[in-house]
Amino acid sequence: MQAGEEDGLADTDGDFLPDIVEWAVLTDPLSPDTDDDGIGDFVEVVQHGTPRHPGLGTAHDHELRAVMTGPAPGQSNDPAMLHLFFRFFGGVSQLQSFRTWLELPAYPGVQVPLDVLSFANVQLRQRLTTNDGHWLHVAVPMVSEQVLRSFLPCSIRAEATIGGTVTQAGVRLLDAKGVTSTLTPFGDGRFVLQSIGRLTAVLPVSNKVCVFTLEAVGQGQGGTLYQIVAAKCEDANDLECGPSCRGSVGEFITVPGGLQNL
Ligand SMILES: [Ca+2]
Ligand SMILES: [Ca+2]
Repeated sequence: MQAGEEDGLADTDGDFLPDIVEWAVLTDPLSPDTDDDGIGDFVEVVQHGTPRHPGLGTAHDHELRAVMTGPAPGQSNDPAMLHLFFRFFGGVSQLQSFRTWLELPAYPGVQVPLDVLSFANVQLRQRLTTNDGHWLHVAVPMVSEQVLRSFLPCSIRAEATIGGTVTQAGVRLLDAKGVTSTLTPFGDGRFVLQSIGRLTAVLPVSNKVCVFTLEAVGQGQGGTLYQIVAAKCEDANDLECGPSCRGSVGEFITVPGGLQNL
């Protein structure tokens, strides 16, 4: 058994992103550099880059990314996990503070604090790299996916002060036709509604995923209302992209907190 397997954080390709996180953010859990452009998946994910599409080098920047995952394969009782990933330069003292909170569309403007360090079994992993800065992963087991479902739609936000600069990140959680899903940036301003908690080998696979182009059309009670103006099946991991993908053009989705800081 490899390190991390027993706690649901197995990292098969050793790129510092656990397999369950790679599923959620659509990177390849068997390749430390999914798009083979010389920039590792961890750096591209934390920098809000395009890990599936070759891009330019990233600045030596202080960054934060929040990701939500569901249970690992065959572990349906595992809790949903909030992952906070940090990348910074200049030593640990650069990370001056961070806080997380939950926003529910029914209570606009109210920030429900998530004091993550008070959760049981919070795990901290870190890696000091030669050229890519200090990497930190805070994994916070939250509630079961079933309990999480009762909060949907919701938005989990994180804010950190790193090197004197305030940076924000967030996760949007939605109920997409009965499946707890997170809105994952795909690159080029497009998004994928990625299921969490459905990591199972029995799903039919086509190595494609349904990628949406979204256009804001107004504000609703639950957040910003977007219309799906284009939908296209594209290659991504062992995922299924069915005929319903194209059929979703014209549908509307409400995104709590909008698409900012994803
Ligand atoms: Ca990995
Ligand atoms: Ca890359």
